[in-house]
Amino acid sequence: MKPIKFVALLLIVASLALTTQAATVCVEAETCATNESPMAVIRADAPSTGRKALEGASGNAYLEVPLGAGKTPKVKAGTAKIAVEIPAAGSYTLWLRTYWEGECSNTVLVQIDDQPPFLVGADATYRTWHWVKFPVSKMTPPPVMTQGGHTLTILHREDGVRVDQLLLTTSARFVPVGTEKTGVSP
Ligand SMILES: [Ca+2]
Repeated sequence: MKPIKFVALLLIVASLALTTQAATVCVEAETCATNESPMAVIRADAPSTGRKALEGASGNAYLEVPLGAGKTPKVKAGTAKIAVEIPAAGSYTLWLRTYWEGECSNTVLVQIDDQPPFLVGADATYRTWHWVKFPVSKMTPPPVMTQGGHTLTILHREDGVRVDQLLLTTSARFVPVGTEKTGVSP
């Protein structure tokens, strides 16, 4: 093979590797630009509710709709808006690090920009921090996002729910464990 052809081949392989490399970005839920009651930011070092804050949250802080705050449709208010910088255009699986009180306290709605909200959760892991994802079903395509700034809105649906971190990844195989490093990776 002539050197120039070899270099061209190398460039093609390199660009393919770059385009197939997964993009992942993680943000703390408590970095929300705004939050509307009963959605509250709870900080372990300064709990605002008078109750002891949960341990084990990344950054020692999380978003919470306190148990007893009410559920939709009776209580409609309670959103938090979180800015996220998407590193590359693609289809993103959304992961939320959550803590659910029980089977009537295990969902939130999430909205990307002005798109219709979708439900996250409804799993059966209670009273421990754990990750839940959207979409769960392979029949539902993951949200397509453009490169640049986006707004993730968490909407109140049930009380007794907490969100610690949000993670978006183009990798269908990536599974977050424990608390994740914030920012863009790899
Ligand atoms: Ca957090």
